[in-house]
Order: sequence, then C-alpha cells, then structure tokens
Amino acid sequence: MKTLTFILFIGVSFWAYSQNYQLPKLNYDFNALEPYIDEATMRIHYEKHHQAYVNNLNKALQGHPDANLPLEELMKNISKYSEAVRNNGGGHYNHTLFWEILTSKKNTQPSNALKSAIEKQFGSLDSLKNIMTQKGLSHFGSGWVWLILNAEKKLEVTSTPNQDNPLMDIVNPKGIPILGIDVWEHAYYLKYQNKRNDYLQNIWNVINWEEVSRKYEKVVPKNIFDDWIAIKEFHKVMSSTFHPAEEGNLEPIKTRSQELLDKAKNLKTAPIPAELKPKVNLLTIDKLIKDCENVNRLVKNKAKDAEIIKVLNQAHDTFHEIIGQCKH
Ligand code: MN3
Repeated sequence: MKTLTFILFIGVSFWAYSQNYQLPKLNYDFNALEPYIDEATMRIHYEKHHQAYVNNLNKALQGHPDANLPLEELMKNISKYSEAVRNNGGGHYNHTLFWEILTSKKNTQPSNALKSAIEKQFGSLDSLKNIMTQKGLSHFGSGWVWLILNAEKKLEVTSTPNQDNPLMDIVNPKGIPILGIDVWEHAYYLKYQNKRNDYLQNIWNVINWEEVSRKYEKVVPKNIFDDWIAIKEFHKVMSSTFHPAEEGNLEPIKTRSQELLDKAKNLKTAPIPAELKPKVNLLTIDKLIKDCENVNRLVKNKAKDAEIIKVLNQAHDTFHEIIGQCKH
C-alpha cells in the first residue's frame, strides 16, 4: 500500500513538474462581461483555446533546458525557439494579459499619470479608443491590437499577426504591452459573427483601466508631482527662481519671493494625497515655510545677494528633504 502511495506521489509530482506553464485563474465568471462578451465565447476562449496554447507550449518545450523560464523571458528571445513555442507561448502570454485587462466593473478610469500620457500622445481617451478600433478593423486576419510603451517609454498603438506580441525580438516596433485586444474570430464570432467593428466598439465597456494603469506605472514609475498639486506648484516657482540664482541671476527670486512663500504655505492648507500623507513629516513643511519666510524677508529688506542665496539654498534643501520622504 505504501509503495503504491509512493508511486502515485512520484507520478503526480512528475505530472505537475512537467506542466511548467499553467492556465491562470480567471478573476470573474464566464458571464461577467455580458452583454459585451458572451458567456459561451468566454468559456470556449478560456477553457479550450487558452488551455490548448498552454498544453501545446508545455509539449513544445518538454525536455528543453528553458522549459522553466518565465514567459516574458521566452518572448524576449523567441527567435531562438521553434514555431510551436512562438505560436503557443505567444498565445499563452497574450491571453493571460487579455483576461487581466477585462473587468465587469463599470466605468473604470485611467490613473492621472496614464490619463495625461494618453492625452499627450493621442489627444484624448476617446481618440485612443478610435485609433485602436481602426487598427483592429484594418488588421487583416487573426492577430492582436496593442497599446504599448515603446523603447522611449512613450505610448504607441501597434498590431501583430497571429499570436505574436510586442515583447518578441522578431516584432517591430517592440515594447511592453499594457493593453491588448484579441482580434481573432474566436474572440467574437459566436456573438458578433463577421461584425468585428461591433465587437471592437463594445469591448471598451469592459476594459479594466485600473489594471492598465497598474501595468503603465510598473514601467513608468509614478511621479509624486502627478498627484500632489501643491508640491507641483511649489516646485515650479522653486525651480524657476533657484536655478537662475545658482548662476548668479537673482532677479527671479527677487520678484517672486512672496509667491514662493505663498506656495509653501499652501502645502500646509491644500490636501496631501492619501498615499503620501503617512510619509511626509509636517514639521519639514513648517521648516520649509520658515525658510521661505527668511528668503522673502531678506528680499524685502534688500539684503546682500550672498545672504539671499544662502537662505534660498536652505529652502531648496528642505524642499528636497520633503521629496525624499515621499520616495521612502
Ligand atoms: Mn484568443
């Protein structure tokens, strides 16, 4: 009996070991994306198509020394591997990302950082949706439409054939995908038949912008100035007075010392973003206000330039102390 248990144990372990790549858990029910993506499509797409990519990838890499590599690593050097690894590894990666960026939650929105990057690159969120929809419509045959961060970490809309993706070394332009739309017929045909346009219009109702934002911020770390408006405004005045002063031009600080002080005081009265609140030491903000009062007083009293520079330096150091606190 013991021997049998042991053999079973070895058997099961070996089976588990050989299944290096696994179907990821779906965070919602098959019917959660109705009516935009129907239950039957979701079930077949996930249980049959995605499962087949996983199984075939495991088969294609059986006994291969790279059979345990993280999926992203495989993608980056995909030219080293067989066609089967390319198609099924790509299929596994692409669908894993696809499930993550879909949600039943209504009206999710891009974070401030992603929103401003989208507006900078495409004008507006609506115009990005349009560009991606058009890209999907004009893509011939099976493939994917992507929102990527390219080599310059700028947002770009691209498409790839079959199960290729922008991480692959054979794809141009390369980048890190933060949103991918499956335009294979298996993604929409049961509900939409040949009407790819209707599918592409409707999918925006179930895009998880919170998850897309997380993916964006993994690549482009958040700048504290994005959310803390008061420090952004203080920084504007500080940098356009301090840097000229460093080069011997005190005109800006002499005309704006009152403004600098007001912006410092504003740090105390305007709200600090919730995630930064526990980090920022309010005593340091008091210190900054004091430093700026000193600068302003010396300017008003027409003190010597050297004295003004000395206190302005102090204010600049205190400002960086606050920035440092935010980063820890
Ligand atoms: Mn698919």
